[in-house]
Amino acid sequence: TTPKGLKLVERDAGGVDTAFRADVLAGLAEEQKAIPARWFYDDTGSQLFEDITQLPEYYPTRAETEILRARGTEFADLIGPGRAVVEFGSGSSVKTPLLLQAIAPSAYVPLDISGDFLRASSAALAAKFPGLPVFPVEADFMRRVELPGEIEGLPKLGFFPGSTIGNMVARTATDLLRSMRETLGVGALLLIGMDLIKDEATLVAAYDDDAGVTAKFNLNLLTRINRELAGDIPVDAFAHEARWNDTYARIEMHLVAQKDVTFSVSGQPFAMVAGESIHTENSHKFTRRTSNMLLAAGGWEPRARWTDSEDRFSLLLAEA
Ligand code: AVI
Repeated sequence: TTPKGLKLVERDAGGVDTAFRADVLAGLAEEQKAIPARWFYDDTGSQLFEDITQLPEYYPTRAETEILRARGTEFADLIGPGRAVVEFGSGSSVKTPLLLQAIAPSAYVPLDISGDFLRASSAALAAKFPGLPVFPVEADFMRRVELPGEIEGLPKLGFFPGSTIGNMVARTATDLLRSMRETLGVGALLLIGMDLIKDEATLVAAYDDDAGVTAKFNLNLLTRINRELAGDIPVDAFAHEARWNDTYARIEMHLVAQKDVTFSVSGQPFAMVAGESIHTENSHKFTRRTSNMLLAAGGWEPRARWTDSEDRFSLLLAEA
């Protein structure tokens, strides 16, 4: 599933996504050029992300799924039946059913910015759980979301797997956690995935696989800019790079110019020298303490924590 969660799409008279153009033009004008990671996920990018989750080097999806499979009884004990599960994102075809099977909820409410995606995944989920009411909501969950009247009064469980919170800088992550609390209400629970700090080689390999799928995923952003924003970026002049930033405990993805280049996007000229990069993604990694701190900063009290058998990934349960 595509991890998304920002503004609903607004287009100008020429059909251009105005937020995409604004982010790209502003980001390319910065001293350290940077484009927000949310723009990876056009159709090609979403498919490439699916492919990434199957790569031998990309352990997070497998590790989190292992936890969901193994800990169903403990989830059921701590969370109990009868909750409305509110998923931030459209839901994954594997992880969401594992959770729903484990805890026997009363309703399922997926929130997603992309209506098409939401309808498709909701239909698939409803078919799998015939007795479960499903109420999809098309919304930007970075802000408080009005939940459907049908689930009023039900205790809530927020679900945000995948360590997508790690793609946000601390300030944005905290804002999101606070919005989730406003959406779900005091007394709600949140089950959230956070990837763990580990040896640098394993982390870098997860974001720079041998088959080159992550490189394709990163470079696709330039192809998307050229197509949607009338750009002429020489895509072949850029190389994918994954680096560990130890100060912020994150993997950064960059697109590094292999020679001096000039190009234009939406009529604006840009120049880069060889070795200069466009920073395209942060993927923060956590320890038990830093994940607890982040949750607390966002208004959530940590209640339980699980890791996979190799201690690569964590799922945390917190209470608002
Ligand atoms: C969606 N998100 C949690 C992924 C990650 O691991 O940060 C996106 C990704 N980027 C490169 N590979 C995967």
